[in-house]
Amino acid sequence: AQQAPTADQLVKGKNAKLIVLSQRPVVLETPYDLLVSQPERTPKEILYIRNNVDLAGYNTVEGASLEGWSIEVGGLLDKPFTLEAKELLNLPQSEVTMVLQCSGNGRSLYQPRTSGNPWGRGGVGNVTFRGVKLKDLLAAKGAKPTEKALFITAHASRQGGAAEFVRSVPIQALENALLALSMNGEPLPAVHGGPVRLVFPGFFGVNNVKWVQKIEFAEAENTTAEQMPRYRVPAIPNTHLPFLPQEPGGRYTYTFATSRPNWLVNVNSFIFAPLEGQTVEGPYVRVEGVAFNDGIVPIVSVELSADGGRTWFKAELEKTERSFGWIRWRRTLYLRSGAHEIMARAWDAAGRSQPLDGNLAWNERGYEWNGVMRVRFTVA
Ligand code: MSS
Repeated sequence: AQQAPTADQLVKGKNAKLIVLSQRPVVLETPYDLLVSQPERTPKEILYIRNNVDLAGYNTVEGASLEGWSIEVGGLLDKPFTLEAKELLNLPQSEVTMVLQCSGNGRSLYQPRTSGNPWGRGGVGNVTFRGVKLKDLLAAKGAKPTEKALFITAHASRQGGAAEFVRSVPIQALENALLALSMNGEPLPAVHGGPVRLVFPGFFGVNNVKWVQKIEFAEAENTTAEQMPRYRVPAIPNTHLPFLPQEPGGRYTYTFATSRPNWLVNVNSFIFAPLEGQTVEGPYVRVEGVAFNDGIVPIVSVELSADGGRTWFKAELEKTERSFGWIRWRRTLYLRSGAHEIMARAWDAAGRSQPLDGNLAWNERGYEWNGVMRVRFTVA
């Protein structure tokens, strides 16, 4: 049993079983068995929450009023403007199903322990956002970013004296950027950024700024703490090394030249069944789960191994088109009675996959874990 206050006491309408990682700011993790119980879409009642900065009065899954909410759009834009957020209701609406995943998801798997909230694997969900594409809004206003605009910087509301929360993403993110007004067919829950959230499909959670108040086109990344030194991994910029391996437990100096931000979601896969520690009927055991990447190219295979990686079997994929949402996979394996360990590894069309040893990416804040998942269970 959890200590009070429980998740439902912290955020109205949340499932009481969510794991409270922090009360202030509120950080709630979805227990793994609840996550896997909804493999299509993650409902608002169980979707994880990660706030760096709480917004007073917004701790509920109910929607928030658009009345009086305005958004400044400017910076390196030929025609800056201020938008009354309710104008968004009169513009063409678009929808995207995407993985919303904290870049700290899986952090507790890093050894030795890193700083930050000790997420298991429940800092993730698959949700459908609906709203107005930022590029459609710009077109409706007849506004264009100038040639110098290389980044989009979004600022959250500071109403009620909230501390600043600011993130920058590359200008290419404009293609799919969406000013979301709803989630899973209902008004966007206030705690998930309602009334308006700027979402960037394919980008890690941190970039999806809730309660968006100001959008700037910029020549450089913003320099507030959420952009530097936080939410970055050691890297050699402009190389295709995904991360620069560190001595686990060591210290690193994060600068724009020695690191890169947690932007594109890396390839990942989760085993949804069997669950760790379960006993299942054999010898035919159905193994299933989900896989995803940044949506730039499709996931082309998910492989399963029951012998520590010596041999791999291909799972059947739900779909082979590129997708910002997770895709489901399944495969029936023949397994003798006794103890087993299954591994799952996804590949995408660009040849990107997951490290067998996720700890290779160890970094002191524990970001971007995508090591191959292993599950131990017993066949009766
Ligand atoms: N936004 C704002 N405004 N604030 C804050 O704090 N956070 C981040 C995002 N956005 C924030 C924001 C993070 S960091 C994350 S993950 C996300 O969000 C989450 O979401 P939800 O809705 O689930 O809570 Mo990590 O990478």
